[in-house]
Amino acid sequence: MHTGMVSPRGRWWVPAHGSEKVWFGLAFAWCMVLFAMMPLWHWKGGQNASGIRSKVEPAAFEARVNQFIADYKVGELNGYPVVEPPPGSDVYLMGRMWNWTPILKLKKGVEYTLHISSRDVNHGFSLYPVNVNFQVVPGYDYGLRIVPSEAGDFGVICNEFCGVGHHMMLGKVLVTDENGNIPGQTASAVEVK
Ligand SMILES: [Cu+2]
Repeated sequence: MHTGMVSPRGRWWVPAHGSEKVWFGLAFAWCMVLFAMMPLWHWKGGQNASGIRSKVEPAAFEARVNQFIADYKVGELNGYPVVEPPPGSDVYLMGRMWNWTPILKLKKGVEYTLHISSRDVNHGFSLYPVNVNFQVVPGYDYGLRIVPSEAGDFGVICNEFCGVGHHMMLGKVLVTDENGNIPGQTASAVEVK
């Protein structure tokens, strides 16, 4: 046992050896490289969409979603409204226990501003099978500038546990190609009025 009365064994109090200083310097330099990578990757890595964030009351967001549905609804699928907004417009998607509303029908190669928020608790927007994930937080409107790059029938799943119906929380984003078709699906499957 070491007490203040007994010197610890070893030679820890002598100045660091030259090679130890070199390794310390290398480790510190590498720390700085990794530290610099965090902001650099945010701007240059193309991984994190910055988005446009603003606060919104959940009830107010729901009202916007309902207005959006009323303005651009083109049909229904499995009881959910299918909404086809004009190019360049603001698009709304609301997560709630336990569904995503509405079903979006977008055009490939066209830019939209996608607003995502939650009506109740935290949800996770996950576009399947594309690896796109965003936190969906009540009280915040998360606006993303998006340009669908591929036509198809994409699923939206929730990747933030939100209660007993979490696993059934499925949504849909349909992207049409230049001819208005969705690969592997006839247009009539969507245009059900
Ligand atoms: Cu969930």
